[in-house]
Amino acid sequence: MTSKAAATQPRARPAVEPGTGIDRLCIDTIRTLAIDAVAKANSGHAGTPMGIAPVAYTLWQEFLRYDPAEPLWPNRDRFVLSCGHASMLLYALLHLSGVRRVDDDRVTEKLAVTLDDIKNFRQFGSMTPGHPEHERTTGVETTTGPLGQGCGNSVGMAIAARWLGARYNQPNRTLFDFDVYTICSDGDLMEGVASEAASLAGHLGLSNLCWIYDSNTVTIEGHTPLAFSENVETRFKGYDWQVLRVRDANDAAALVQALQRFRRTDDKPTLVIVDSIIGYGAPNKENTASVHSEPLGDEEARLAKRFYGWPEDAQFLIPDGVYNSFRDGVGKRGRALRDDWQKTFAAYRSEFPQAAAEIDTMLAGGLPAGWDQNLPVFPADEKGTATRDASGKVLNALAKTIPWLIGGSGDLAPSTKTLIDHAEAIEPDHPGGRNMHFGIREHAMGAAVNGLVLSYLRAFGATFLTFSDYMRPSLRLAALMEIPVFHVFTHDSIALGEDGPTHQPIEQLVALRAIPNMIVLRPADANEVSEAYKVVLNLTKEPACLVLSRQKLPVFDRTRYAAAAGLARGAYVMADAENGAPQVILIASGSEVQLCIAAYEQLKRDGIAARVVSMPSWELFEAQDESYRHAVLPPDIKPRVTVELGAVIGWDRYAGPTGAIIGMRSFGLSAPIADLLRHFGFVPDKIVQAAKAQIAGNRIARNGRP
Ligand SMILES: Cc1ncc(C[n+]2csc(CCOP(=O)(O)OP(=O)(O)O)c2C)c(N)n1
Repeated sequence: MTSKAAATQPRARPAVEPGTGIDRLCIDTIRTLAIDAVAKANSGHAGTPMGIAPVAYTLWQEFLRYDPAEPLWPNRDRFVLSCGHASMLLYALLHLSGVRRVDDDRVTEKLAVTLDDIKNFRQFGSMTPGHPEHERTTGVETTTGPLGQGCGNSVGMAIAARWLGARYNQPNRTLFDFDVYTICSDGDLMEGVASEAASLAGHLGLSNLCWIYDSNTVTIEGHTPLAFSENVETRFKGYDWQVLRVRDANDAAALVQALQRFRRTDDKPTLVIVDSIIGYGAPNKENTASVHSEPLGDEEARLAKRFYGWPEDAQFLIPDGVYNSFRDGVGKRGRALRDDWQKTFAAYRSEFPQAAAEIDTMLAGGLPAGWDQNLPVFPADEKGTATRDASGKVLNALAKTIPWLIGGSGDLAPSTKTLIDHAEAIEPDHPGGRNMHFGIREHAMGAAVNGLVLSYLRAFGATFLTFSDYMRPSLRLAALMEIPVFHVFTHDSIALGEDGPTHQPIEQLVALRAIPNMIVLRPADANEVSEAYKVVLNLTKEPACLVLSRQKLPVFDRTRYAAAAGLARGAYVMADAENGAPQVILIASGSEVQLCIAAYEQLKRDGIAARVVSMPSWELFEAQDESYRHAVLPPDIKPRVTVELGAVIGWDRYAGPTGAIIGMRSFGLSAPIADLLRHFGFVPDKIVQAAKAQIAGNRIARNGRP
């Protein structure tokens, strides 16, 4: 068959009867809630919930170890809906199983998703946004919507489960052994991030990870053969996954068998490929692309309901017995399992009080007492230290006091200096190691780190700043989810030298700063690095990026210049006019602060009073009150020069309308660092020149491109 022919080939209706009785009633409740919610919102996706409802239902009712009354239970199985556009599937499950809502980290009596929320699907203020949002709706384990991300997150969650088990479980006292289930779609499996993540999961032999692939062969543009003709089964076998097949989404018995096989398997992750029919039950639209994203329309919705044996005019109907069935299924099982777990934890607490206290701190998102007591203090040193090297030392000091600080890089640890000394790698046989080798899979690294942090660990990733672009979707989601992941991005400017423009970041800094709720820190010297880590580890609702130099930077003499602790306020006056107000303010981040200090000393010799502001973090500075911000950057002092080895966009905020902005307006070049800095004008003389011109009122034209 040509792919074009295949693309229009209707899927044969399977032979398996869709079941009867209460299970069928529950499944059709999920389906009709999705139909009604999408119809009322006049947007959203009912087709996938209609097709895959039996699968999700069986998983929740028969397998998921989850107590709806305690959605924060640490050992709950994780359910990730990677195809977030099918959000109504998740909302229906959360509602019908009675998941309680968590407010301010406390479980309340309210429902996480009420029937009114479902009636207000996608509306302002409801708990049922278009795509599932972790930070908004209890029971949403991770925010999904950008396809493939949930798959990546689930790999991090599965790594975390094994890590937690390795560190804390004791013989006969199992605290952590949760499984991670992900429902993913054709789109998820087309995305590169899922491939990277699957490859990593196969390598690590994550037998606690099960992806259920909703193979309905329909995407937005048509049937998958238009663009997706690979053999998924062969591909995943190549990743060293166990691959099982359920030929009909309505075949609960086959799914049960497959999930039992998953549970019995202890050496590799499992992919269950489920053949399903998108829009199942809608006689004229099932198995078409239109049912992917359009509401069914009144008539087709009625016909679908008729097919299900549903009252055709009923809206948001939840028949008698449905809530009870969920309560007696997932609810009862989850409750019993959690009760057992609590007994186990109580016994554990009396036998291993120290470990139990550590777990308490970790689960609460806290840090061990004294975690920041022994951070290195770096003596003044003209020759200096690269901030990446300082970072390696600080990270190692932190790793000694925070056992659940783990992370790694995309095959660049020797360059990013992120190896935790004297610690094992996380490998199939060592799930409790500290050093993750993500391989050259930055996108999966970003997604997996999100999953690790969603599972209580303080996890980090690392790579060159340029390659942060490969992780951007995951960084963005971390910021949206308000989770405190952090990443170490080194080789932070053209000053990395000979590797040239492919590796020299230009626009990455401003791109990271453009992400709402992301804290970007670019410390100026080794002591600012120590301070930066203090800030980062104290974050609870924001992700952070540490942007660090490859090249050595002087360690400033802090008896001469202000203390590095000023970093916590985002920007601080490092050197100032000795008498009265400064004539010009020099503002810089990272490696350019030293240039401003050199310029400051030169200006002083020339009888000009300057101020140097070290500005490692725009976000932290913007969070200060106005009086502090105005004390650092007095609005009436207009002569200003900003200096940063990155794109200039945004610096006018601090330079003001007339200040000089020294930055990059092109790509870099492959050359030794000194040649590059001279060529692009990152030398003290240029700053002195710009400062004098500013004072004289001769504004240097902001030439060229932005
Ligand atoms: C990264 C990403 N690219 C594009 C989209 C837009 N999008 C949403 S759903 C969809 C089609 C998905 O088809 P499939 O995954 O098979 O879902 P199904 O049709 O089974 O619901 C696309 C392209 C997206 N959500 N994420």
